[in-house]
Order: sequence, then structure tokens, then C-alpha cells
Amino acid sequence: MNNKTAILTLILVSVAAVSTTSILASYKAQAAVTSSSTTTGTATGTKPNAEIKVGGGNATYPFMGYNPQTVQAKTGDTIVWNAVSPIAEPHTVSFVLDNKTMTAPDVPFAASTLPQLSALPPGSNGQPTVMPSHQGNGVIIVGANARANLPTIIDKTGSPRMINATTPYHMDGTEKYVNSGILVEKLQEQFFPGSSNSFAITFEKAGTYSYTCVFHPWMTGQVVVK
Ligand SMILES: [Cu+2]
Repeated sequence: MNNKTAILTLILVSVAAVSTTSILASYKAQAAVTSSSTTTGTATGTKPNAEIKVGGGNATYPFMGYNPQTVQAKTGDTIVWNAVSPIAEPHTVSFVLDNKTMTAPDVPFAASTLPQLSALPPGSNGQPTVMPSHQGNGVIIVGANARANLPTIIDKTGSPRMINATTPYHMDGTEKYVNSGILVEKLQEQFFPGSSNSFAITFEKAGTYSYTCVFHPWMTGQVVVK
């Protein structure tokens, strides 16, 4: 996904969602947060107890993988994931604790009237995917899913909210969904609006926490907290 596609699809999301301004404001705030993040460790300076490499690959672990795949931690430990892939391949660290929160990078959205959409910048080679809705008179727009592409959690009550990828998120295991948003290597961040180079979680409760990548569902990892 290049920059233009990312911007267009983010706009598509906002058209189909509640409010254009709120989503764009959220996206801008997220972009502002991630642009000041540090390369390794966490924005708050917390020293992580373990680091997991995302992507990259070498002779001993796969290009599309997390290394190490399983990490043992103690309650209160902070784990940081750092994207190390030298190519522009986006990954996420996504904990789907409630199966109903399973998601994908691009999903359909319904609109009751056809919105006026144009590619940005003007004249660039972009077009929204719009098709008739089988459910009614409206149309379906396929756009990038902010819940997959931006750092998001869904709490135990089902309320979603955007989070800062690099400030350690304190996870107590009651969440339905905890997602890093797009993680890419530092030099690629500019091509993925709202992306980050690292993600950090402080695990507050013992348990086995499995995660995956929304772009590559065969990528899996787990943190075992004792
Ligand atoms: Cu991936």
C-alpha cells in the first residue's frame, strides 16, 4: 500500500464511519504521536523486559514471523515489538481475545447515499471500490479498516479506542481486542500514515496471550505471563 492509497482508503473509512472530521482528527493525532516515537524501547523511556523482532527474517527465523515466537514474562513486565523488516511490508501485533473482534485490513462499509470521493492528490491514480449493496438502496465502499491499521483496543465493555503504540499499554486480559496498528521499519513509516516502528505492552495479569498479524494470519506469537 503506498501513501496515496493509504490516504484515500483512510478517507474512505471516514466517509463510511460516523464522522469524517473525528476519524481524520484521530488519524492526525496518531500520526503526530508516532512521528515523535523512538526507534527502540518505549516513548516513556521504560526499559522493556524483552524485545520481539517483527519481520526481517534471517537464516534462523522466517521473514514473515515474530522472533522469538514465544516469550516468557512475569506479571508487570513490559514487552516491546520492533519492526525490523528492510522492505515495506506492514505487520501488526493483534491480540484477538474475543473471536467476534476478528478483523482484516480492508473491509466493506455501507453508505446510504453515494459520497463524493476523489483521489488525493488531485489527478493521482486512485479510485474507491464502490459496489451496489445487496441489503438496500445504498452502496458498499471497501476501505482500509482503522481498527486494523491504527493502534486500537476494544475494552471489556466493547468500547473501542485508539491508543499510542509506543507508550506501553497496560493489558489486564479483560480486553476483547488489542492491536498495534501497522508496524513498519523506521524508514518506511512515512509511507504508512498512522504507522509506528514499535509497540509496547505491560502485562498486568498472568496468562497465555496469543497474537497474530492482520496482514499475514499465519504469523503467530505468544507471551506467557506467570
Ligand atoms: Cu505480517
